[in-house]
Amino acid sequence: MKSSEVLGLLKRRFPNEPEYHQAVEEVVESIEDVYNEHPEFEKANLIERLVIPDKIHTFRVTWVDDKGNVQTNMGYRVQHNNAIGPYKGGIRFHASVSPSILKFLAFEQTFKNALTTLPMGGAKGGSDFSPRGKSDGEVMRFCQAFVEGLWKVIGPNTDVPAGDIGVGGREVGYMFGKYKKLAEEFTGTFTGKGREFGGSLIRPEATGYGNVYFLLEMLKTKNIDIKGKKCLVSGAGNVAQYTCEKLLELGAIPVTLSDSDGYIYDSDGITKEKLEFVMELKNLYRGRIREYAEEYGCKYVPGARPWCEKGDIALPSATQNEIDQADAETLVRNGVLAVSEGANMPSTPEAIAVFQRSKILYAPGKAANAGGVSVSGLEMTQNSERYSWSAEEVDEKLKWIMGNIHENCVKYGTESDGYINYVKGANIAGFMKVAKAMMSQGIL
Ligand code: NDP
Ligand code: 2IT
Repeated sequence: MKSSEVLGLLKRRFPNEPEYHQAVEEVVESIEDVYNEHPEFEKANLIERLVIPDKIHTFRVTWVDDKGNVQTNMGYRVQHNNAIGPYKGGIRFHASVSPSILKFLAFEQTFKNALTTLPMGGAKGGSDFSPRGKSDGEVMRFCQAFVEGLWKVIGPNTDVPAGDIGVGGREVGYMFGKYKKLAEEFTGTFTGKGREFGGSLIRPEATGYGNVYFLLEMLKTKNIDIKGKKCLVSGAGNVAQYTCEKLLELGAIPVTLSDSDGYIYDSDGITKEKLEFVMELKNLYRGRIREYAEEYGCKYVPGARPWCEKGDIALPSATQNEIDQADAETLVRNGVLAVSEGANMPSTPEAIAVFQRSKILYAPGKAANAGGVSVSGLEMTQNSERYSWSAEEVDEKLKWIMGNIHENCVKYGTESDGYINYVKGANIAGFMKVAKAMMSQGIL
């Protein structure tokens, strides 16, 4: 296998899908040597079967807005790979959602899920519906219409969706309710559900907490104490909020947050009380991060990202390609010690090259943000058992899983000079597990 040939073929087959190509290129480049040590993989054309999704479901979603206008959106579910377990992955509602975005996310999810140690395949779905400015009734009607298009291809043993950008507890609740009615069953077909109907404790916190647990493991390899470290966090949603919560608990100082309109810089640090304000602002009133600066009198920069600010640690937690080469160079110049990705693919390939050349600690999303889907996997287990574990039990398991992912990155990613290449480590560890499962199951 030659990575350039695999990419060439993919680009011819799926033109104009840059995010999908970007995600595949990173993985294929880092597994090339290991793949070529196994001639049986090449004989089974494993690589093409691994980079192309198993199935892509596409449907129109029709709903009625508050003014009585009939609206349409596109709905998708990309079922990428189910070699090690049922398809599993989030649903994204955002104006930018396209087949390319969902293919990249489903591809990444396959390797991420393999790293979690739990039996889950990879998938992603969503719609170009934007929840921004929509009423609660509009969101509910949209979610119900979306599930009408989706419900036949999901199920507790086939494909289990969850949240992602624009999809949190409220949306999962509406989707689960509609699914339950159409399928005439009460099963754990969605994760991230409300506590009262089968949701796991710690699922809302899991991605942010898990990312900080992974960061702690990375810092340990260099004997760096997280206490007192200034942290640049982007986003202001689920992942960003619980990243801040855990950072604060450990004595670190988050100083930035952002949304698609701009970022805030709070030189005094975002305290527990200020974080509570953000949670209410974003989860209840669905306001803008600008309002934080208005409330606390700190700096707000419209139309920009927080990477030009000085910080010891960066935790990008908003969206893909939010750190470009220039941002990465600025971060390194300002002395950043570690970058741990809460978002999926937030750094461009050029930015990753800058981090790795500088030999700073750099963890890709598929390792560092795997805590969210891990606790989703634990929610599936609890639903199957019709039982629920305490927050402490789930949190312990989450810590163990993040530690295990870190160990695997070290095992497969340590280079001859001792530098841990977490990208290589995560990609090889995830790939080997999925590859072995596919080989055992024959040509499909
Ligand atoms: P939320 O919808 O809760 O929050 C997303 C945040 O990012 C918002 O502040 C949003 O701002 C901002 N954002 C979204 N799109 C853009 C954009 N194009 N440009 C700038 N800012 C943007 O989503 P999550 O916190 O759940 O997800 C954040 C990231 O983490 C995503 O990459 C997601 O894939 C990843 N992730 C999420 C997991 C989960 O369990 N939820 C698990 C693993 C990864 P605005 O309000 O203005 O849109
Ligand atoms: O990107 C991700 O891992 C998620 N959005 C969570 C997926 C899940 O099934 O919990």
